[in-house]
Amino acid sequence: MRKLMLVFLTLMMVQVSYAADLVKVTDAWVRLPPPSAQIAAAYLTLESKQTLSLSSVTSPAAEVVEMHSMSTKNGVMQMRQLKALKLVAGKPLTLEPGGLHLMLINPKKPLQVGDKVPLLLTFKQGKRVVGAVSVQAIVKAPAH
Ligand SMILES: [Cu+2]
Repeated sequence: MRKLMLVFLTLMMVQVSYAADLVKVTDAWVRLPPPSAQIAAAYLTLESKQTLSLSSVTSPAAEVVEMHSMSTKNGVMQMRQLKALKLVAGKPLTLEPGGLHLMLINPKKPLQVGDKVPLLLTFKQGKRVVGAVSVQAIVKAPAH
């Protein structure tokens, strides 16, 4: 059993480093939410050497992490949950305020400026998981 666990862990590690070679994640940050808010938005830039998709995001700091798009329709701001974000080889994809973002739902403790929020990004090529990349998103106050 212990041996199996070790094999499993080793496999996981191989996967993580493989994806890190494939996908570069930069400028990861979380917008400081208003006090007592149950959600917080996170932003980052992804660049992949191959065409693949970001299929899920998890964080030990929040109950759920969703991928959202944001748009304005008839003057009303709308957010929509996305199942995946497509990455085109060599084309950076930027998640930024007013557009695509990650939504941290029910943070486990109140976020403060300077906190580091770990995010684990899982990538797929077609239906196959190619690996995961972990990043630390820094909590920053929104610029006014
Ligand atoms: Cu959202």
